[in-house]
Amino acid sequence: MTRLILLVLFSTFALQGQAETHPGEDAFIDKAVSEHGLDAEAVRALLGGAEFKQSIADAIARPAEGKPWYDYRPIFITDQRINEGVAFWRENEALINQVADKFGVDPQFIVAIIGVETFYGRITGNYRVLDSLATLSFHYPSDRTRDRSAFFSSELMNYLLLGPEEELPLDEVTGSYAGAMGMGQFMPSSYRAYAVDFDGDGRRDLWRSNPDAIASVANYLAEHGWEPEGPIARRTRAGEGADFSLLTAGYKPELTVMDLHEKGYRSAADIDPGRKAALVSLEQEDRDEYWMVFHNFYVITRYNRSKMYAMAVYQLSEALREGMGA
Ligand SMILES: [Ca+2]
Repeated sequence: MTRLILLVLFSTFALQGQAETHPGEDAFIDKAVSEHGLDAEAVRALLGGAEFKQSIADAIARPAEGKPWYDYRPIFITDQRINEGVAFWRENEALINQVADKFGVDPQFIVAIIGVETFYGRITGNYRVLDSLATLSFHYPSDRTRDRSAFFSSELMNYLLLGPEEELPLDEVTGSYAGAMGMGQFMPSSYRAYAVDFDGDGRRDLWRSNPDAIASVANYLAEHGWEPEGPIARRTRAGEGADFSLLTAGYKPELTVMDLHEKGYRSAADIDPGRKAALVSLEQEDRDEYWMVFHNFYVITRYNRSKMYAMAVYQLSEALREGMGA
């Protein structure tokens, strides 16, 4: 009898000790142990301190990319963002030029991405990354058409691996509601793969080190195939009988400018007709704009897979270049 009570007490106790804080946590911990050799109790303790945040679940349901272009563009192309960008570029000009040379990425795009992402490092996000990634891994809103919890679960795993690599306090680091970190808003997997220690102190610090943060953005673009001084996009016009099915073909340049011309789109005088291009439309209030976009536009969409994001970066970069008198 005593033995039975003890057994019951013991198993209740054991269950309590192992209880999941988040649905699916046990399977995640099994994977962390079997695939990455992480310590089960340490992972459970960390996840036990991760809080579900309704504000994060709400934010993922209404990204800026859900807006039409005519509402999206004014968020990013503003006098303030241009003026602060020119000031940031001037303050860091020698460093930016050094990075641009080393990685073969035109400086205006490095500055523009940091401008679109975080207002030049001024707004890097106040969510605890642990809460963001746990919320989106274990509590992804079920009413969304696309369940991206597997993506965020993979990012959470990368976050656990990033901690010891960069000596980051995983229960304190802050970022965006989606778990993106630092001046260039790197997700954990990108941080691990593409961040660069450019000031040579042995750590990759994307918050406090301008050399590390700026070089990391350039390295990301370079590793995704940036073509130095390559064109980004040119406005085009759809002529009589233009083939609109080309607009759904994605942003990877597959046809030549000449092909597109033959399918009804005006080509730009300064672009080689043999250059590969894709066609995108952007929604204005009264009409659609058509653009021929090139390889570097596609590279920018590797940073954020939105044609509006890439176009905002391009247009901001042009305004910054003009602001620098370049
Ligand atoms: Ca460093």
